[in-house]
Amino acid sequence: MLQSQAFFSRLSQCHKPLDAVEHTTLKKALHHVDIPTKKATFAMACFWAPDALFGTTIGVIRTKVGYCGGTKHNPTYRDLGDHTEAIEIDYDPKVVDYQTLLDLFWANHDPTAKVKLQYTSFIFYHDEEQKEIAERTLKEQQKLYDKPLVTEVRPSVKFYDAEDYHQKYRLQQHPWLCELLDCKGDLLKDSYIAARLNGYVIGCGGVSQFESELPILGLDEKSGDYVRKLVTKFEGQGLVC
Ligand code: MHO
Repeated sequence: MLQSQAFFSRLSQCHKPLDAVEHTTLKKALHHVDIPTKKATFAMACFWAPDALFGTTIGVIRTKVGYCGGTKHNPTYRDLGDHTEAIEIDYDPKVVDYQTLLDLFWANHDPTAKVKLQYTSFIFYHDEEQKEIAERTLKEQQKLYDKPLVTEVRPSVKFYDAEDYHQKYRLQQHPWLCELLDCKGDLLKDSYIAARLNGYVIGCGGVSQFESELPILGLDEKSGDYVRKLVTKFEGQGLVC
């Protein structure tokens, strides 16, 4: 927890106030964090669940959901073609490493499930180091299952952002909170606080992490209390989709 405290206070120093957002009701909301990040891309069934899971992982700065792996140009949710639902994660490699993200990937879906391509399991690596780690963990995981894993490790390809209504889907179930944060359009994909709250509202991350992060998020008392109630109520319920 000490390490995460240090990370949270560093984040608040990298806070780039959003001049561009004219109507943000909460001026201090921690939307943009200006630090170097790396990308990780995973497909692990319905993308709403990993959006909440990774959104509250310490060291993750931004998340967005989308479609990738296929050849169809400009896929949409209703016309996905040969693509798969996926999540793209921007993370601070000084705080969370790729192995830790992969541990979460493996622990939070069934990599043996034979499902339609839309929900199939993939790791899309971004460099040789990620490739090596992904392939090693795949071999390790296979030993834990009787059935063959369906997960494929592939080089990352073009990621098509999903429609706005799929971004931070759990947070968007609380329209007044989104409005307070002006979370729409690009902010649904770029905002740090949107990624965090999207997980906290279904209990991801847990109460104690929420409490330690709350002072830097820039929420007011009412919205802080509101999210606290939700994270308290849903902590431990697991991911929902
Ligand atoms: N269970 C969800 C899946 C949505 S998803 C983004 C539904 O039936 O709509 O694939």
